[in-house]
Amino acid sequence: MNSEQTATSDKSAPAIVLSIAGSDCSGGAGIQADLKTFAYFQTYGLTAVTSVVAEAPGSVVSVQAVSPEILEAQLSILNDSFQIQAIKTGMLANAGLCKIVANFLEDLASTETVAPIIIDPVLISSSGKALIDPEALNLYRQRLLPLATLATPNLDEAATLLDLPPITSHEEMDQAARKFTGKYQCMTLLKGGHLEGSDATDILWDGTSIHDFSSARIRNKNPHGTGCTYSAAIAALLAHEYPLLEAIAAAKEYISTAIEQSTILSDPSTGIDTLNHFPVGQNPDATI
Ligand code: PXL
Repeated sequence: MNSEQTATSDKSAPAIVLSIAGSDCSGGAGIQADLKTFAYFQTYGLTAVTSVVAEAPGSVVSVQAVSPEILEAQLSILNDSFQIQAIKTGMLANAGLCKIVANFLEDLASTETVAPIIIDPVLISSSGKALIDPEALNLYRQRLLPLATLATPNLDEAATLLDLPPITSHEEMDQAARKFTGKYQCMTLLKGGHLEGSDATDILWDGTSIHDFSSARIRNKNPHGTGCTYSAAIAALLAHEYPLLEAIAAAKEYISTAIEQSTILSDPSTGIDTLNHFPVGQNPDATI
């Protein structure tokens, strides 16, 4: 949308954030998680749906990607109609859809649009199911990640995208975050949630300095959708023009509280919690 248009010139209008991601019918991950998080942070959420996933926490039963044409049409009408202030990508499903997203982001980069782009390189579900096809990995490497303001890989995704063996320590995380930025020319928030230890620490390498974001590890909680929710919170806070370090710190606090307040709402035998996207005790008015 052209900046002369007035839709968001009203100061009381909420910031607008776009999620390009898959639908998780169980509501913990994907566009559903993103929209809840955008609402929590008082932003107006838009979605361009890439795929529909039939799943419940702990089991993905079926995935159907949308056609490239309908993804392109969603992106085009949203961009023509709204002044988007931040974008996040999640599950992109296959190489054809990655190409549409790369074309869209490249077009934006060639205009005066300066919306930050957060790429969460979703490769497999928390239950271990591949959420993209192998050809799509090359598109992440060659076209998508170099367009990101910030990439938010977890340890497995970073190791895959860097062709490294498993990352198993804080020192290896530090090196991997630097390598990721060197290779893909984007800032890197490497999420260390799967590492052993009493803290869950994520490492940001912004190209010049390294920053740690730690929270106490929440034991016996294993919710689905934490990665989607975390990157959506960062996108929402960047849309509110938070500086990057403050956006990540506030998003980390939010996701930690959402994990702490998660409960098992679906099949108890899975032992997998559902996130509380609207945690109490964290007043959004106080964070925005
Ligand atoms: O958590 C990764 C993820 C992202 N997006 C969608 C998903 C999942 C996990 O299952 O379904 C749509």
